[in-house]
Amino acid sequence: MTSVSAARYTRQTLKGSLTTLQVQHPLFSAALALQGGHLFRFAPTGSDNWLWLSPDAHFEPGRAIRGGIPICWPWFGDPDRNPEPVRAQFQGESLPAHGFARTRMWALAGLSETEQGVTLTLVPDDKAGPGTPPEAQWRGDAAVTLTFCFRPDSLSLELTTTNTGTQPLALTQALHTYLPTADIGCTSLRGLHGATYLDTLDDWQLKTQSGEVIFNGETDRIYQAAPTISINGPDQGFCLSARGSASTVVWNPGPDKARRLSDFPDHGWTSMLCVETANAASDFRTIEPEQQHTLAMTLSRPQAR
Ligand code: TA6
Repeated sequence: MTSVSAARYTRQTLKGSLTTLQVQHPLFSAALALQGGHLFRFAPTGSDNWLWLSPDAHFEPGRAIRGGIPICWPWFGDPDRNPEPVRAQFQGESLPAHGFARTRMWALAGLSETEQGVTLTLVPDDKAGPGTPPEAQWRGDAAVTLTFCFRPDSLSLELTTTNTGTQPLALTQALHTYLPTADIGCTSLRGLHGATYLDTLDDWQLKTQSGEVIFNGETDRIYQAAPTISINGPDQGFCLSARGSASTVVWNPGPDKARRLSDFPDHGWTSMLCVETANAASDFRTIEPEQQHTLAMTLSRPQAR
């Protein structure tokens, strides 16, 4: 494991009951919890947090942080809604949504700091004791690393899975990015025109996107494409690009689900959206023994025209 004791910009602190790494670089700041390898802040100097973090988020052991970029691995969403090869990787009932990576402990395995940026690599912390119960119900043998690359004008995240077993490993996964907006009703996504998507709110029917994605209430779609997407809010814009992905999840809970969600204020749905770089549904990945797959995203500001 790597220590931050000699680091210039990176410190280890407590937030709530969780150990976090706080990066204070002259050109940006960032923060992540070692539980879940969960990034919850990235802000170029002079900017607000590029990530939405619920004001009701809790930083407690075993409780996923609401906001930032939850790591959904080694399955995405409802376990029972996954393709059969992915379901065959786990046994038992009452498994949580989005796998167990986001509630297990990770440890710092690499740190690089320069005047241009900071790169951190995390791996599961085996010294943190046995994984969470769902982990015991998963049959996969895998090594997994999370690499964060912070630059003054961008944030990149790579999730790399290596199959260390002797059998093919099937998984779904997502980098579940929460973004802020001043008004979801005046926010649109450009780049998905013509893409097919599963509408999980309409019996998972396959539909085709026409024009920009806009939000009229609860939205929960798995697009079968991963183009570079521009997110256009009334107050700010982002550009999200993907690597190792052919699916993108777009989600806003709307008013009714917002009231049912944990750690989520009733009106929080008006000021956030999720655009998630994924390998979800038919985009599940099968990794052969000794092979690896990387799912990656980069968040930046739109290029000036
Ligand atoms: O990514 C969209 C989604 O699967 C939604 O259906 C909703 O459940 C969201 O994830 C949040 O899930 P969570 O388990 O973090 O509350």
